[in-house]
Amino acid sequence: MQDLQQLQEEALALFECLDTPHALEDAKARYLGKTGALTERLKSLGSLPHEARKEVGAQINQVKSVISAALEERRQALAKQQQDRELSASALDITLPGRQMVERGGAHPVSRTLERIETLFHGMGFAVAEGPEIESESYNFSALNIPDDHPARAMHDTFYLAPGYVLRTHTSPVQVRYLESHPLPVRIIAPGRVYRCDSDVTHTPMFHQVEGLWVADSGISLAVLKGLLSEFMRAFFERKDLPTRFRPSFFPFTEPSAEMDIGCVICAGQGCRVCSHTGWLEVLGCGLVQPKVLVPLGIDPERYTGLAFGLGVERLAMIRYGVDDLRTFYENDLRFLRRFQ
Ligand code: 2U9
Repeated sequence: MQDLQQLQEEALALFECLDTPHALEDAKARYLGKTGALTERLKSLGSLPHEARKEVGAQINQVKSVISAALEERRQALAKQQQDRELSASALDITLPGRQMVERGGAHPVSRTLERIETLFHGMGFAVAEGPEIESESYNFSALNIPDDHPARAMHDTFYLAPGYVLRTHTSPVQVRYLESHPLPVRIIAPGRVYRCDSDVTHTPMFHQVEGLWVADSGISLAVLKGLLSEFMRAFFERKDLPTRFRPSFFPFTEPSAEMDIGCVICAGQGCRVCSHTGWLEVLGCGLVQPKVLVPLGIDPERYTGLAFGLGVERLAMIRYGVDDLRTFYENDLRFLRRFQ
C-alpha cells in the first residue's frame, strides 16, 4: 500500500508539472498504458495469495481512478490554457480607436468670424442679404454717389471685367438692389467677398466685408448708430467695458460719416505695436445714408433716414485672434489653420 500511495503522489505531482498535451499523454502511458506501472501491478495480482488479491486489487483500482481523474483534470486545464492563448492572440478589441484615415477639419477662422458677426447682428434684428460678385459699374459706383473721377474707380484699384462690369469692390450694391426690391423699413447686413487690386500685410486682392443698412421713417439717428455699433463690438470682443470712439470722416454714400475705433484689445489702451502706440484700433466706417443715394431709389430723405456701416471681416479676425499678417489666412498652411480648431 505504501508503494501505491507513493506512486499516486508521484503521478499527481508529475501531471501538474507537464505543460503540453503531448507530454501528458506520455505520462498517462507510464501509469495506465499496457505496460504502465498500475497495469503491471494488476497483472501481478495473480501471484498473490488468494485472500490478499481482493483487497490489493481494490487498492490498485482506487489509485487508478484517482490518477485517471487527475489526468483528465490536467487535460482540461491545458486545453483551456491553449484556448485562452489563441483567443488573446486573435482578439478584436472593438473599444480601440479606429484608424485615422481622414483628418478632422474645422471652419476657417474667417468663416468663423463671419458667422459670429452674422449671429450678433441677427440678434439685433438684421436680416442677411446677398448679391452678385460681378457687378455693373452703375450699381458698384454710380448708385452709391461715387463720381466718375473718384480714385476708387481707377484701374489700379478695381478689377475691371467686360466693359461696364467690375468685381464688386464692396457689398454696398447688394443693399442698393435690396432697397429697389423690398418695401421699407429695411434692416439688413450684406456679408460677402469683395475685390480690390491690393496686396500687402494688411490687404489681399479678395477679402470679406459685412456692411449694414437700416432705413426707417423713425428711430434712426447718429446716437442709435453709435450705440448699435458699440454694443456689437463689446459683444464681439466679449468686453463689456470696451471703450469706443467715433472720428469724423468722409464717404460719398454717407453724410455725416465717421470712422469707429475701439480701445486696443491687445494692450488695453496702453499703447503697443499693434495700435501704433495710440491705444486705439480702427475697426469700421459708418454714417447716415447720403440723400443722393436715397432719392434715385424713390426714397424721400425728408421722411426716411438710413444708417449704414461697413467692416472688414479679416481685420476683425486679425484683432480677435492676434494675427499680424492678413495673407496667412489664405496661404492654406495647416500649421496656421490648426490653431483655430
Ligand atoms: C447704401 C448706403 C450706404 C456702407 C458703408 C462704410 C461706411 C465703410 C469700408 C470701410 C473699410 C468697409 O472694410 S472696409 O473696406 N466701409 O466704411 N460702408 S458706410 O454704406 C452704404 C451702403 C449701401 C445703400
